[in-house]
This record gives sequence, C-alpha cells and structure tokens, in this order.
Amino acid sequence: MRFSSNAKPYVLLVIAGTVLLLGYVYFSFFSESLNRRTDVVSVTPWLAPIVWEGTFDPVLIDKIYKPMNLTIATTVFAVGKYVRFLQDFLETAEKHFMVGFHVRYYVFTDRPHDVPSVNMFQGRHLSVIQVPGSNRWQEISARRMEFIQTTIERQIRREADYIFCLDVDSKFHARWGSESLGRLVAVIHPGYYEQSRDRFPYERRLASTAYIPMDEGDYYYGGAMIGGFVEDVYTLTKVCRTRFEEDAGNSIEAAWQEESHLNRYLLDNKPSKVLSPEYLWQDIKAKTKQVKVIRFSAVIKNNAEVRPNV
Ligand code: UD2
Repeated sequence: MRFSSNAKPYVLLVIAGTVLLLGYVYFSFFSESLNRRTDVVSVTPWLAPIVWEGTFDPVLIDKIYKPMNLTIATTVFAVGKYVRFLQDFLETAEKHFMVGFHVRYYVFTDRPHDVPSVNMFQGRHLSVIQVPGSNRWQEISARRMEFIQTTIERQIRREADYIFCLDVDSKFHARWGSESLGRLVAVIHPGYYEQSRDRFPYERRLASTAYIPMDEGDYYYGGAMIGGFVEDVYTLTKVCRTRFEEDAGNSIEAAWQEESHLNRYLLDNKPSKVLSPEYLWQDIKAKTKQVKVIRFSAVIKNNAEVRPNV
C-alpha cells in the first residue's frame, strides 16, 4: 500500500506513538516484576538498603538465608500489666515473623506465671527471664538495654546468630522475614519518616550524652526495634546502657530514654540496613500511599491504665 506524501507524517506519528505506548506498557510491567520502587527512597546516603515492599524478592532472599540454618533471638519485655500484650504478640509472630527459621523468644517479665502458653512451630522456643518491676515506665523501657546486654553475655551469644529486640504492645500483620537480616538493623519511626530532621525529637540538651545538634541526624529511628548480629547489638546495648547510667549520675534523663541514646548511637554507627515504617507502624495512624504493607504495628493502648505511672 502506498501513502500520499501528505499522509506520510501522520502515519509516522501514529507508528511512533504506538511504539512509545508499547514501550511504556512493557517498562511498567517489567519494572513491577523487577520489584522497583520509585515513589520512596530505598537506599541511605551511605548505601545501606531501606527495605520497602517491592524492593526485594522474598523467594530469592529466603533461598539465600534458609540454607544457613540460622537462629534468630527475639527479646520482648512484658513487665507489669504489659503481660496482657504477650498472647497476641506471640501468636501473630508465629504466623508472620521469621517463618521457617529457628526462633528463640526471650520473654523478660516480673510475672512469669502470667506468660501465656502459645503453640510454637518446630524449631521455635520460648524462655522466660525474670526481671524486677518498677514504678516508672521510663525505667522499664530504658533498662531493656541493660537486661539485653547481660542476657547476651550470659546466654544469647551462644544460642543465636541474629537478634531482634521488639516492643510487646504490638502485633504482626504480614511477613517479616529474612529481608530484615543485617549486621546492624534499625527502623524508621512511623511518626517521622515524612518529616525534616529539625522536627525529629532527638535529645537537644548538651548536658545529655544522647545530645544531637539541630544540623545533624539521618533518620529518627524507633526504639521499638533493634536488630542485627548478636555481637553488634551487644555493643549497641552496652554503649547505650553506659550512657544512660552516666546521664542518670548527672541527674538527666534523655527526652525519649533509650530511644534517644539509640538515635545518638546510630548517628555515629550507621546501620547496615534500615527498615521502612512497614516494620513499625501504629494502629492509631491511617495507612499512607507509600506504606503498601503493614508488617508490625503498635496496638492502641490506654497508657494511664497499663503503665505504673503517667
Ligand atoms: C516509644 C518506643 C519505645 C520506647 C519508648 C521510650 C516506638 C513505637 N516505641 O514507645 O520502644 O523507646 O518510646 O522509652 O518507637 N514496657 C513494659 N512495661 C511497662 C512499660 C514498658 O513491659 O510498664 C516495655 C514493653 O515491652 C513496651 C516497651 O517497654 O513495649 C516500651 O514502652 P511503651 O511501649 O509504653 O513506650 P512508648 O509507647 O512510649
């Protein structure tokens, strides 16, 4: 078929348009299947991955880690009335957390008789470690660093390869798997991932060893999750505990207790992997466009009712 010379440019335009359209469809399809995300930052300025849904292939990553026969320690504190959160925490962890791996839960509590009995899959165990109660929730939260440090010294370093230290007033809702493993792992706090650093609630008083100046800081990390190699988390807890105690000796308590010390530590010792707020959401917060999967989320609690002080 021959075209008149007048029609030729239009035909070429249609052909070019079709090619562009097919290219767009092809690219969109493959970029989806290659797990690319363009709407979120998925790498830190020091080239550590930031883990979001769509940035990793769960099947592939499990194939790498599962043959290593790893054991994952998981510490959780349930002191005073917080024992009531254990059942949901453990039951949902059995469904979603490190499925297919050996998991050792270490439950720290002052009420060992109230620890619920939850069915565990093969290769998953729970031990209870008695700790004292306190009449200040701030002390319970902050002293986690000390008890994790001493328990790593006493037993965890012989029993596990990786460790995650988690808040108990939370539930798992979707896969939390081997994509989260790394040498030193932190999570971006869901309240601050869209904020600039001058809004981060770092400790701003020079007198505290957790002090961070206004023009420093990478992310605001949540205290509800610390993870990594047992030895790396050991060093972190030891340093944060020492600094917290040094502050106490000077009659100062950082704005967000151990979370403030954690943020100071991670500014100087960059995490090798950062988890997106998918790994630390809050039920009180509406889901946003970037958060496609909520994996772990803090339940709504009545602080006045569950804490020993307000
Ligand atoms: C934030 C942090 C938390 C911690 C705290 C500052 C997030 C989502 N949470 O939570 O990790 O850094 O600020 O101190 O980033 N606990 C007990 N019994 C108590 C009180 C606390 O067992 O009476 C344990 C329990 O495991 C709880 C954790 O300490 O999950 C943290 O306490 P919280 O959840 O009340 O602290 P919150 O919500 O202010």
